[in-house]
Amino acid sequence: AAAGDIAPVRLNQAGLLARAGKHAILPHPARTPLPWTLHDAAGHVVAAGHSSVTGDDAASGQHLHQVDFSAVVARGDGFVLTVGPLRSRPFSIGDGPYGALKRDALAYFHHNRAGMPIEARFVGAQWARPAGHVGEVVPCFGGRDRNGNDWPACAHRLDVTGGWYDAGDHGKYVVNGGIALWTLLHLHERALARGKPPPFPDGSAAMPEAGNGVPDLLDEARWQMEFMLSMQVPAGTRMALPLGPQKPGERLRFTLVDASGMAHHKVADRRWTALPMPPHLDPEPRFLYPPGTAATLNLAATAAQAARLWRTIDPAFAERCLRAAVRAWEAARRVPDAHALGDFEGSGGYGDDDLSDEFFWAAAELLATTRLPVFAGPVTGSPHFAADAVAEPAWPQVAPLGLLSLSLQEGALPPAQAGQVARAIRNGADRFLHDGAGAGYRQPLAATAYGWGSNAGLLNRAIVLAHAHDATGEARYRDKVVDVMDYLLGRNPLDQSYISGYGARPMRHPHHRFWAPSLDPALPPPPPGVLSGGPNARPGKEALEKLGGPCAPQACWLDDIHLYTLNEVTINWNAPLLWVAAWLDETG
Ligand code: 9MR
Repeated sequence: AAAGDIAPVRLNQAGLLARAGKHAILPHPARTPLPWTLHDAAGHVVAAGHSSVTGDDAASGQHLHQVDFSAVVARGDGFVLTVGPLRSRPFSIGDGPYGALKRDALAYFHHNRAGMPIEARFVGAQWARPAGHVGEVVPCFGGRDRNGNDWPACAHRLDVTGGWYDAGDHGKYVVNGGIALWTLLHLHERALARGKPPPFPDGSAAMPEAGNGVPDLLDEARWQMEFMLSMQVPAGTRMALPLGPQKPGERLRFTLVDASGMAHHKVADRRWTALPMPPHLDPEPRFLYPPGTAATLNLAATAAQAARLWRTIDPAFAERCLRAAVRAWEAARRVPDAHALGDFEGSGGYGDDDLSDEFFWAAAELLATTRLPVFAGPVTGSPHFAADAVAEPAWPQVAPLGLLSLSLQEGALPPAQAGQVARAIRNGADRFLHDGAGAGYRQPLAATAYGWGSNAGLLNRAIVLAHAHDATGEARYRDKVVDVMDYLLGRNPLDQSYISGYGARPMRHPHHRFWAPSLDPALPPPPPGVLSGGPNARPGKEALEKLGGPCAPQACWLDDIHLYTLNEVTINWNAPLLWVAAWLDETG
């Protein structure tokens, strides 16, 4: 088959890991096992056997067989698997693509920096572009929103230059910025805690900061941390905000509060811009949107986390972070119910009705950093601490981040409570294994759970599974992490690699305003190492029409630049890609 054609035998297209489970999956109507043979490049038979019949699979809508050749230890290129009448593409078994993928996945963040030029010497000529949103000194939004509410303007403007663009759009959001930043910092912190070399030592990445004596991963993270710090409301600021749950579409009731130390939810365009739109050409006015409690706690959590990681590297910066974190925490306690509202055009909502997990996460990071008893109560007294299993990390579900951070902090909790955290992580991983038990494509996710960004949901589950492997050394946890990467790199119903630049059929047309050659041939394709949000069983009208009607959950996807519910890219999805690729690179 030509590279562009769908191959009948589904495999990781970018290379299988020698030291992990190895599975091929194929849709085939046979009700009985099919004979299979694995040949090496020289045509010698390496292994043979019979497939197992998985049968009808809800997530893919296919009748499936699996071939398990985990026992094969041979390495090399050009292996070919034949199963009954079907033949795979040639594939490799070895160290996998993870060394390169972790570097490319990190480069995603540099490519999407706001406020500085993206230079050819770091990214290559085709991806260079002028700085977008330079000198961004922005006022608060004041005026009428699309629901007819009149928002009072505030007296301050903030210099919020820098940070990363959210996604295919040019908003800069504190809420998903928080989990993305945490994930980068957590990757570094896990390596430190386990006595491993930093995943990105100084000079290992292509960026202006390489050579400054600081690990490059921390340099990239600091670009966003500085932006998050800049979103904090100045001391002595009183603002009228809508408090408590308010019904969408109804007239808002505003209350005057002391907003000092809160964080603005986002800085974003007034209206959605057209595609394509290189960032430096964005014509829209931009505003700070109202401070919210969730954004404030995202700032508290990440600034507390940063404070402990920079303590010896840059004590003054660490001190600045810690002060901002404590101020944000106090502000959130003072204004615990300023919910973000999706009333504005031109940017994502990132609204969240339950802030108990944000309070827990921020308290956990503050406790980990300061070890002060004042933060112990909000941690151990929270229902999130008592949960018997961690949930899937996600931007509106951040309690797992607090638990994962605490699990790396010896002495932050008394032994019995530390044991409880470790158990919750293990139990979470076991639940994910359970979700994957009957899954045709071996994914640790229920067939009903493929929503917006499902690929990143899988990766965030893989982070928990990786922690369970770190703690126990049990192969089944690591094999499930590998199953997730195998799926993302092509072992799926669509024979699709969801990562640009990797595999025979990589994603090419993400919803992105600069990586848009299909709309303007002068613009570049996505660089390698960019993750598509992936299959979404509830993709909305436009996508459903293009898909030709209802689809099985794992088949609801198209490589179409216009379909943001299926094929957008974002910092909080590439972050777990980076984390998992780096973990697999380290654990070989
Ligand atoms: O990732 C977000 C997803 O969890 C939500 O369901 C969805 C709808 O609110 O929004 C996603 O985030 C998008 C944001 O709102 C705007 N910029 C692009 C983001 C990724 O698609």
